[in-house]
Amino acid sequence: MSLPRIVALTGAGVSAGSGVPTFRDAGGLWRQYRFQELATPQAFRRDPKLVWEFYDWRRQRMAHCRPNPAHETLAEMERVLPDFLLVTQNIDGLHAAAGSEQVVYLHGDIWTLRCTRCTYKERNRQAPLEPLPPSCPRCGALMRPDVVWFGESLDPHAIARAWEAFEQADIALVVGTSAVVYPAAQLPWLTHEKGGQVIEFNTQPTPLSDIATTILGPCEETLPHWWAEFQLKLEER
Ligand code: BJW
Ligand code: ZN
Repeated sequence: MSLPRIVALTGAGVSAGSGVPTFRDAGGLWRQYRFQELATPQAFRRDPKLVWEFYDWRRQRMAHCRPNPAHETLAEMERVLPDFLLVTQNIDGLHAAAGSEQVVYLHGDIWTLRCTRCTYKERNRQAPLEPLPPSCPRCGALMRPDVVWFGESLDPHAIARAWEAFEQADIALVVGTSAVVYPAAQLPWLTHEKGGQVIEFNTQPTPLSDIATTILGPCEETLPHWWAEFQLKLEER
């Protein structure tokens, strides 16, 4: 019998155990701002320095964070399961640091800067950053973090690849996401509608819990446990 096709969607909760703050849990404020006020193209146009400082602050916090057992388990799934695909909303780079190679990044990467006008991009691990966004070396326009803000389109290739994988999956693992931001939150519904199983790992229920088996608890504990049990079942077949 062939192995089941498994896909995973991760959110900020997968990195919570590594010390990266989530968005919507308690303490989600930076200075007096909610992240929804800063993670928009309008905010960057109005006050590029403020938004730049917000991302610099987050980069400085993330720079010292290391992958946890949830990231490591997802990296191992890729090595063991031939059709596994990891789709993440996270921008922190911890999946790559744990060794995941096949990753669809829906919301970009905080360690890449890109030009607001032309196609210039650069990897940048500097933390702290300069106090002001630099100018593009190619065209002179302002540089910005290569992340997807509210109201901006996701990379069409990334969303198409994720869409197909969730439609074809036998099992969708949904790890540490509040499942309220679209189009990412739509993905597990595709698996469900096609008759696949949705398994959610979260410390609390989400809007997906209606269609999912919800495993409550910190995913850095529950996901490695589920994976160990799952592998035993595979061996018994
Ligand atoms: C643990 C844990 C532990 C804690 N273990 N669990 C359809 C309907 C309604 C609105 C829309 C729609 N389609 C589009 C929209 C508009 C908008 C949207 O979805 N708005 C909703 C919020 C209402 N979407 C967009 O604008 C997207 N663009 C788009 O669709 O373009 C076309 C379009 C535009 C406008 C209108 C219509 C169409 C772009 C979305 C980009 C999101 N960007 C951000 C910021 C990225 C850069 C940055 O980091 O600064 O992405 S917002 C933020 O939310 C970030 C995250 O990736 C994303 C998801 O959050 P996540 O990861 O789920 O984190 P939390 O904090 O919410 O949840 C953490 C969870 O972990 C919780 O459940 C905890 O319980 C749990 N947890 N510790 C396990 N140890
Ligand atoms: Zn440029």
